Amino acid sequence: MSTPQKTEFEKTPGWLDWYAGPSTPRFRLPAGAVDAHCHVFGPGEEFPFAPERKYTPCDASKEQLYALRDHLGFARNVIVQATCHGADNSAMVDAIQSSGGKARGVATVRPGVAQDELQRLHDAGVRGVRFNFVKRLVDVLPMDGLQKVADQIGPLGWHIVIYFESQELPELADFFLGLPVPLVVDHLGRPDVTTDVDGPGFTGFLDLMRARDDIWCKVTCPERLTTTGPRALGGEQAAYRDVVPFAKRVVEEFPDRVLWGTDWPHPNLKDHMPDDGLLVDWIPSIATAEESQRKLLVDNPMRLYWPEEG
Ligand code: 0GY
Repeated sequence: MSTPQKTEFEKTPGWLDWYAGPSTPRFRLPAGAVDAHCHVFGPGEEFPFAPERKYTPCDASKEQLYALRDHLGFARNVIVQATCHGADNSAMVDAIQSSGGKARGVATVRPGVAQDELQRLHDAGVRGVRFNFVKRLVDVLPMDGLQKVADQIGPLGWHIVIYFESQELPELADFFLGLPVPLVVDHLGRPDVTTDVDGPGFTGFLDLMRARDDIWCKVTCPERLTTTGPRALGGEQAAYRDVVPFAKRVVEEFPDRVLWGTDWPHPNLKDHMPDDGLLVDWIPSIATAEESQRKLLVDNPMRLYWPEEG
């Protein structure tokens, strides 16, 4: 009898693994808080990474994600399909299906996807698709194909998560504004935080948010956007100060359309791996009042991902 074949993957050189000993946050999350942006990776032996992937990560399983959820004090997760799994949503779907209703998902699908497949994903707990325009992560797909996917998901009540670099926004904005379902922007639209928050770059992004009242924004990933730090490590309580004015501006202008997430297990960080407990401690610096914290962490993600409980 032949032994089952095991798939072993070698991590991308320089890969930083997620931080295994997160601190307990000082900031107490409100009851029912949702980590609205996180991923699972593999495990590669069970859920092989996609042949077309641009990076090979360490494993980051559903059990490890749910242990982090409980440790930090979140009640629920929104698991976003990671590009290292391409359009094979099995690992993400397996994770949300074993969450006991505490997780929902955002999938990656290819143009031409069957409506039955979308319905299958919906029944499993998927509530959106992600369109990724970050060239280091994906081979960007033709717009007419994406438009077709957008038309197909409308009847399911899904939204589109859009991920792009801020310098690409002027070229993409008209396409985004023509999409027929709600949009959720990843990671603040990736602003250059060395520029003025009132400068043309970030104003261009705020104008996108102002153009429709169904465009949402994740005020996430200060560890990715910062250039000055200090890093969320070693108990640092004033981490990522340079990102605060950008995130705070969005929370203040659009309190009912912002979401927050850890981005665990933090793919492709090059400089350092943050302590997720200290990332939670960053939240009150961008949402200073209890009411805005509750909207950011509970009311908004519940409205988008669990509307039937509203
Ligand atoms: C993120 C950011 C990144 C990666 C991915 O799906 C992904 O591979 O999202 C990134 O490298 O900027 O959202 O976690």
